[in-house]
Amino acid sequence: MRIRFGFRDLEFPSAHLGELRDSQDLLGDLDGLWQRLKEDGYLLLRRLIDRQTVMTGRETILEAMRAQHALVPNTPLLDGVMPPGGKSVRLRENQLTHDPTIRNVLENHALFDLFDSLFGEPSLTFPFKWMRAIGNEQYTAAHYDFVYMGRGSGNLYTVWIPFGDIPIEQGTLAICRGSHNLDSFARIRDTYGRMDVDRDRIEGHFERDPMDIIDRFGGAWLGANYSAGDVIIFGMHTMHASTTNLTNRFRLSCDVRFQPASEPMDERWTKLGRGHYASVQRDMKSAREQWGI
Ligand SMILES: O=C(O)CCC(=O)C(=O)O
Repeated sequence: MRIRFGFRDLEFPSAHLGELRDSQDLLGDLDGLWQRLKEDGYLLLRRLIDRQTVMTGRETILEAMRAQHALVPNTPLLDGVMPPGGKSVRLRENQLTHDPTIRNVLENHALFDLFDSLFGEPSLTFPFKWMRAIGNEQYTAAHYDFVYMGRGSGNLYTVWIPFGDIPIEQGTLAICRGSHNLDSFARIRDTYGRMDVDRDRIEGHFERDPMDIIDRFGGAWLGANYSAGDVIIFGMHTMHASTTNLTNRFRLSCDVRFQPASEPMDERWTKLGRGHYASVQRDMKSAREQWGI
């Protein structure tokens, strides 16, 4: 299948963009899960959350989008059809993510059960959640999450949750395997990977052309078609991006964070946190030139 990643057209699966490995068979095997996370930098867990719960949440999001006149009238609500050339819609995140039908997904017991057992202690999730409705031709550039939320626990994990069945051509989460542990990425981890977008007033995205990263530093990009109920978990120094949405349907997803409850939290994302607060004064291109990457 032809898909787009950044602005390059590629075949999926192929040598350029391989397939993410499912670790669902390791559920219940804590050592196995940690080993896999250490090795791959991510855990794709298919069918972790009840499918119907996710589809109910999808309906709530799309009803809110219909009320914002973001959808094409007289099209099936659950298809989430956008007007021609539709761009990403700003969702009223804090209202939506507190809706019980959405909270049932984002704070699902399966996620707490998983993280409580992985950490061997109670976990917490950030009250702030990043809900996305991604439009046509849009995608997320490659980055580490550390630069946005690295002030608290060193055991912080992102969970990316698709709201529905999302094929790769609709824009799904892709992982750069090796970016968290290969020596060839060490300089990136030690420079860009230590930034804080607010403290350093620097752009957060590392690269708009994800394929350029593996051409220059090695590793491998991996992607997938996702179904409602699947999740992917990764750490703060796993480079990731999304494929480009080539369809006329919004890509709906949310990314949430989990950490041990006993560890400090990045104060920007607590209940009363102010989120990001600084304006960008340093562009990534010149910073990378300075770092020699
Ligand atoms: O959903 C996306 O496009 C990007 C998600 C992301 O960057 C994340 O989950 O950290």
